[in-house]
Amino acid sequence: DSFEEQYYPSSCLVMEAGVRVLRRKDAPFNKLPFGRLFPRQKLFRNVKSVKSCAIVSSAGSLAGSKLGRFIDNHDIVMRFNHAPTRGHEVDVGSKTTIRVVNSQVVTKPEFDFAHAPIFRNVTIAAWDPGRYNGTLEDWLTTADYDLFTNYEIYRRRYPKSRAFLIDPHSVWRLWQSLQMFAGNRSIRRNPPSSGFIGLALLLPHCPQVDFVEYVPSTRLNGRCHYYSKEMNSACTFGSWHPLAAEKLMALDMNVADDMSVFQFGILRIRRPDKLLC
Ligand code: NCC
Repeated sequence: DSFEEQYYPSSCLVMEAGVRVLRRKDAPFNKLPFGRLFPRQKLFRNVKSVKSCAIVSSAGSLAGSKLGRFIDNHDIVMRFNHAPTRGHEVDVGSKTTIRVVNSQVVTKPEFDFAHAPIFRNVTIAAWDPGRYNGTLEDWLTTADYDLFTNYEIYRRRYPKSRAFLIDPHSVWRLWQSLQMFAGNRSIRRNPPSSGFIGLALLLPHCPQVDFVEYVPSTRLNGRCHYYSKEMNSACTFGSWHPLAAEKLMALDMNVADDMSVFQFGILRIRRPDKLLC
């Protein structure tokens, strides 16, 4: 009874966090004019036909990877924040289905969220953690960055857009799953990175997720992003986000062999069978 009973798949923990986007029917938004800005559509279209998904981390070690074609071969491709494809197609591909963006990117003028072409014609899932035990009402006034103003501008400007807000409670539930995985090593009480939030958001909709250059491969080069020259290992191993714990948990879910993970930089995560969880 020992090992098998104690072992609980990490992918089940991630699924149970229930990372999701806010819907019109969710209180208090069902009673607020703001809630009518939420798209009526679901986050993903035709999920039944989705077989494979790629998540492209923004890591510097994607540079020179030549994984573009591999990435574009997936039904859904997820990217983060303002990470570009143009000029980097060979390494990161050109297809983008969804961008997970943090509230700084929605808010800070330099990203020009409401106008920049990079945020158009893709699904957007924006997040802000708010306070750990805050209500959704609190969140509307105490978000770390006021993403609501630009979200409203964007949605009014592009009514047909598919831009969603991630339920902040579900972000903190994911943090709890991470803490559960970490056991008695306590992780800092900061939200998971966009990368891990993205994984948790996508996994319920996708039988198989290839997460590219999240667990660092042997291409590790000290660069923060593939699209800039900035050197900063904290981007890979974490300083504010509990990134190292996230990556250990992701590696725990991985079903690909070492060659795939550490030479090619591809982690493969299968959606767990309901019976398993
Ligand atoms: O850097 P960032 O992340 O946009 O990267 C997106 C996701 O890719 C994974 N990543 C990135 C770099 C790296 N060397 N290794 C990686 O594994 C991570 O999973 C990361 O989440 C974020 O999570 O939203 C973050 O955003 C930036 C920044 O706000 C935006 O890029 C806009 O400039 C944060 N940096 C700062 O605030 C300075 C970063 O901490 C987290």
